[in-house]
Amino acid sequence: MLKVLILLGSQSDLVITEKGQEILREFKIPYELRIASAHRSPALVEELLQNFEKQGGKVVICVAGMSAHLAGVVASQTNLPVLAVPVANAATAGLDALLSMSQMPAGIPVATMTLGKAGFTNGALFAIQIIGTNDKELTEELVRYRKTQATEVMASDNKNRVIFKG
Ligand code: RP5
Repeated sequence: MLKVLILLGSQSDLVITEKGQEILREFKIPYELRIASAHRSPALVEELLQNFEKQGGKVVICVAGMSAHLAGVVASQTNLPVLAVPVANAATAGLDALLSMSQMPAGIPVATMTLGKAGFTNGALFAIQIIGTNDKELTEELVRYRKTQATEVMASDNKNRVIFKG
């Protein structure tokens, strides 16, 4: 049974999703990734969302750039948690998308991550956290993931630390 639906506004958004998809696979989260645009293929967005809800899906992650209204449109059509990941573009470095996604007027929330790869990685982890609220084993796996991450950071500290005492 699918747990996460990932919607990309365009194929050009795909480049930021690699690491996050890797994480979803590592945690064995069933997910579907589709390219469905709020303005270019709105009927497909609606259809995918309805099917996902019907089969008991838990979290939707929307990835989009420029005016980036995909997450808001999706959130208006579902009570599932909607996470938004803005994508950078050459003209504005993605600040427009970041502000658009994070500026949902009161009433229809969207949880906006940061831009690009880091945002999608956090979106994947946040989706796992949401699913983990009902799954003790998954939460334990997340704890182990964080411990590994901390160990890696400490290893890099050991390798790179500098003390200059004048
Ligand atoms: C948005 O417009 C997409 O999410 C993408 O980030 C941006 C540009 O799309 P393309 O013109 O590259 O297809 O809909």
